[in-house]
Amino acid sequence: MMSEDMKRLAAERAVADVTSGMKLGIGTGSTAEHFVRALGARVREGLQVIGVPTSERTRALAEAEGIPLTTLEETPALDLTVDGADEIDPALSLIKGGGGAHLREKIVAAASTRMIVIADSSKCVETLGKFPLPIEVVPFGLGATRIAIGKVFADLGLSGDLRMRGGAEHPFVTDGGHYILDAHLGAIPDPQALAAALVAVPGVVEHGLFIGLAAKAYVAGPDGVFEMT
Ligand code: ABF
Repeated sequence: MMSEDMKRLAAERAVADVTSGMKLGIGTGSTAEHFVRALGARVREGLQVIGVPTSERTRALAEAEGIPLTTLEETPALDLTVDGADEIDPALSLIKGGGGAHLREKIVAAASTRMIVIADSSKCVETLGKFPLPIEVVPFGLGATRIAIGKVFADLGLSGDLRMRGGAEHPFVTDGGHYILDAHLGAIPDPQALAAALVAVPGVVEHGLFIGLAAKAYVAGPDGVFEMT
């Protein structure tokens, strides 16, 4: 089975958990796009939901699919968020943000009673950190913020690579108008401690460690979808 088929299967499994009347957080990324398309098909069949998109990209797709949308201002408490991930460890801690949307993704997931992660099995790891950890920072004071982040990673001697727009010489800018530093850590033995240290740095808006947010993951491998709780 191709990875795209696995992502679609995981997404379809999550759509089966959606019931009429739910207020949904709608994730970002190629796996979440399968979810949006499958959800759109159910909405056209009569399923009644309302959703908060986690990115402008997802908003555009959800609108095209005819999914009614709202905001966290109008609807601050959601029932369920379904979103992808870059890495998933056995405790359901995640690295997210490869798509640059982790700030909105985390706000939306935290506003939801439950978060379900959808992924293909290549995302499952024993220890987080092989995937570079995205750290969203305000553009003001970037040099100083990098030095401060470098101190958090003291023994590794790195401060994160400024993410650039594909092939361009300008930095990638998030939906919130921020930059992203990608930290190639290799392994994150204590995600909780690192998360606490990063949020303490002035200028850091959010990082891609999602700890204690996901209740369940639907992971699709060559033999079908399995559930992690
Ligand atoms: C979002 O999309 C992100 O947080 C994560 O970075 C990415 C996963 O993308 P994909 O589903 O395309 O692998 O969920």
